[in-house]
Amino acid sequence: MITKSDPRDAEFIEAQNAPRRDALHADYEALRMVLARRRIDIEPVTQAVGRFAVAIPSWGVGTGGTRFARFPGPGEPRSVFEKLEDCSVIHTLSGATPTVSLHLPWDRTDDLKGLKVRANELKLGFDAVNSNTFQDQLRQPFSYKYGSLTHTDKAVRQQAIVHNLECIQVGQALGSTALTLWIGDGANFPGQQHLARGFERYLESAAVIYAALPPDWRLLIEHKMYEPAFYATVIQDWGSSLMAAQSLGPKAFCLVDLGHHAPNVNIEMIVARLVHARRLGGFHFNDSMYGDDDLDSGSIDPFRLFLIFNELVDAAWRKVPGLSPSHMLDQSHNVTDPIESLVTSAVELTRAYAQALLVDRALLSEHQDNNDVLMAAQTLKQAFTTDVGPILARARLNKGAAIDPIGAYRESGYRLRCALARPAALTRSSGIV
Ligand code: LRH
Ligand code: MN
Repeated sequence: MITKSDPRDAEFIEAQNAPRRDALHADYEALRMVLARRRIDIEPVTQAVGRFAVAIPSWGVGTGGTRFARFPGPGEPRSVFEKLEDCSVIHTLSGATPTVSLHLPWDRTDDLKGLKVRANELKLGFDAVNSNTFQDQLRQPFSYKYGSLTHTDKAVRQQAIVHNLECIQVGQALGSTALTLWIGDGANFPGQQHLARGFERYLESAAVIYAALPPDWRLLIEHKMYEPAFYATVIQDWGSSLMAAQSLGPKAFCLVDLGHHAPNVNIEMIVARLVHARRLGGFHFNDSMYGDDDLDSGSIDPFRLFLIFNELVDAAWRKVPGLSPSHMLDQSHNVTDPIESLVTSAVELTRAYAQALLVDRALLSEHQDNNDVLMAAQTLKQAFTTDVGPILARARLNKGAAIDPIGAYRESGYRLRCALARPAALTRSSGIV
């Protein structure tokens, strides 16, 4: 029976949690015993999980698509304000998504003040802003067909630089402190672009953007192996990204989008290297089988996600200084309700983090130092195979979020009300948004 209650209403959440409390308590106490036998106190883990936060991509709350088609669902958000409402539903239910990462100009508004006020009312903040010089906007003087920050024409590079400076201003007005810089610049054919000069033009343009960063801001450089360029991409891999960050200055960092690597690339190794270089700035979490599929985090390879969080928890355990990567989701929800996918993905990130907190690192180091290969692998796997569900649900309950967030969302009837309040746009389109 669908109720007419706002899933952000504390009483609604309490009514949803009440019948589930006893079972959760029993499961939690059982897990407490299991972990106690491993000399692990469950409470600090639950508190740490409760502090975990990941940003929602504003472009993820609408239905995504591919180059072939996009099949909009009911009640699509039609403005950044409606996207913010949906983000607040995700945060209330998951308890783990207090910030939103905007994309400009997709989220352009003439009422920045109003947006900030509404975000405050919804207890939402703003993580990194994303610039967009991979599409041409209406009445844009110069096309990005042959590139943006690395275009051979200085006027096009200047246009792209100016757009990024605008993104910084918008971010400042909203309280963001980072700019995510992903460009699709590259070539489809050998010989089309001079590989060295392309990179040099990137560094020249990015240096102007870097110089405009406010003192407390970071520049997050996002590498990607291919697409939209299908032969060479200027910032193609973590090596190019790291070289650019080290060349630009101490406020430049590398952002790892999990889908931006060839299949089977060891992403946790890349994370370990960027941690070593003190240049790990953030993540775009998602999952993939083949290319930049932007599937729900943990939906294809949850062990990979665990291994990435294992590197982050290990670095914290080794007290690596200044490590505070921005956790952001970057997904395209083509066949699911975006709110359900984002809630579930936030839960899957907290799961990977909780499992990584259960690794007995002293014992693992001992097995590693003694080259006891099997016991080292088993010590890691034991954490991954632990059902941390009760810890995740207890952490949500402790924050006033939902024990069963998807159950509560469906019970609320929020999507149905959005469908009634947001008449569908009668357009047929393709592409990510
Ligand atoms: C590029 C990317 C980038 C965003 C875009 C929506 O593939 O990951 O982070 O700008 O997706
Ligand atoms: Mn991304």
